[in-house]
Amino acid sequence: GWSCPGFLRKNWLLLSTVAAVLMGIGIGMLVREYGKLSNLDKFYFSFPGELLMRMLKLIILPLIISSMITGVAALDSSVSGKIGLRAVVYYFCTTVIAVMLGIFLVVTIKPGVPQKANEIDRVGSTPEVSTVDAMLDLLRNMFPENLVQACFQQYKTKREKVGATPVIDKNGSRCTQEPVTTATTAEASENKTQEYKIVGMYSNGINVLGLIVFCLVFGIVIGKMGEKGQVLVDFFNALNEATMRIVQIIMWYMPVGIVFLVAGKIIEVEDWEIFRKLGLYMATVLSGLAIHSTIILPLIYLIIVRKNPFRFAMGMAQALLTALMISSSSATLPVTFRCAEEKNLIDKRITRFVLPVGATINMDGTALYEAVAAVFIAQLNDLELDIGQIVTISVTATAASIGAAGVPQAGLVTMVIVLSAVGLPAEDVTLIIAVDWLLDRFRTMVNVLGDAFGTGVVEKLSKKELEQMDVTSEVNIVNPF
Ligand code: DAS
Repeated sequence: GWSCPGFLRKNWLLLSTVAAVLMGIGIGMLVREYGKLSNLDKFYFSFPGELLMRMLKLIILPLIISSMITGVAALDSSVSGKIGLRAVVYYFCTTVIAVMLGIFLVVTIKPGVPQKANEIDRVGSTPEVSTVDAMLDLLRNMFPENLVQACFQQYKTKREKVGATPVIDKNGSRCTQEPVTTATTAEASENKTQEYKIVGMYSNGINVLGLIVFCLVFGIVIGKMGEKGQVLVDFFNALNEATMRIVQIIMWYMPVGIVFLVAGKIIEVEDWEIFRKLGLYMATVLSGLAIHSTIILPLIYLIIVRKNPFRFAMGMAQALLTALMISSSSATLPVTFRCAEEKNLIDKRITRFVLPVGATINMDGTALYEAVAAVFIAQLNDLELDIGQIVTISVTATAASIGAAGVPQAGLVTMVIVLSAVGLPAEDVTLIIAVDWLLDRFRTMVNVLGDAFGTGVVEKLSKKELEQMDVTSEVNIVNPF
């Protein structure tokens, strides 16, 4: 039966996170009113939050590597192929549905029609990349040329106007980028156009996609090696358990970090006025996200799994809240694992394998947002979109969401793909930057929810294979909690 202390004990983490959010909002508003903090003070103020982010990011690398390898190695390769295919098909279909929903809403609500692009202030600067560059980068990142480098750097193409001095973007100081000029590409592009040169470069951030591809292959290979591969399988199992225990420790610190993350953000925001100007646009994105996460995804889950989708979503509450607070699906991954395995009791052979992939390529929220934002910008520019352009936006928004990394505001950067595909000025993303931090939180939450429902659906569809597998591979995966 239901007992109060039992409920508290089971949900202490969730409850303390909720309390931390509320406390953060309260402290933030108080300090904002009476604090008179200088910019430097504000920076120091959110320091405990910065520490939380650092811890979560720190654990991503061992988490992804060990969970992917053990997950894949525990399945035999014919089974892992089937499960992988199911995951990818599910993720792809839900992304496409999200895009179509977004397009439908933005075309009906028309948030950009009463306004003109020049009525909204532009903030920040735009990265110069083209659709082709972005697509090629996606493939390049799948095959990193150096595995060690992939653990801390991601490939990113940058175009620079010839003769112009390079600009440091707003995150410049935090992600010091080392430009590596690839002479051949630069020369080739200079022949075509005199205006730009392509600067191949690596930006800070884990190349998760590259690592996943490698771990997938590595896991399959050691799983097939039998006796000889066993030592490696054991090694990664042990690493996985150790990582999960560290995750457990980070969880204790999480409420503290969240108080300061939330308070710091509330103190920091300067321009609330912009929220009024972009209100209808934000309402369009948010209602799309709401419909997708409370109607569409639950319905799909209900039809396939035939269990209560809202109970499942409640089980993910801790992860969803974390995503909302830190706007990064990758950094939320440790919590997503915990909720899926502990609360929703999804088979670990599924989560270990499907969740890292989901956090990297499945972004329903981002896809929906990219579609809405692109059409919104078209409306601001007085551009009547024909059906061909709508299709182009749908296709590129899907691709852009797959290409976006699970880090804060990645979707804003890959927006360039969508805009340039329909001939809209790439610098127009600066029109929506000011409110992006808020939308980012909500779309990340939907991204994480989509990944989670995916594990439930794939588990259900794979019941037969999982039951047929020998039990020895199952006991290999230890329960860390
Ligand atoms: N914040 C993202 C995520 O981690 C992606 C985005 O910017 O849309 O899911």
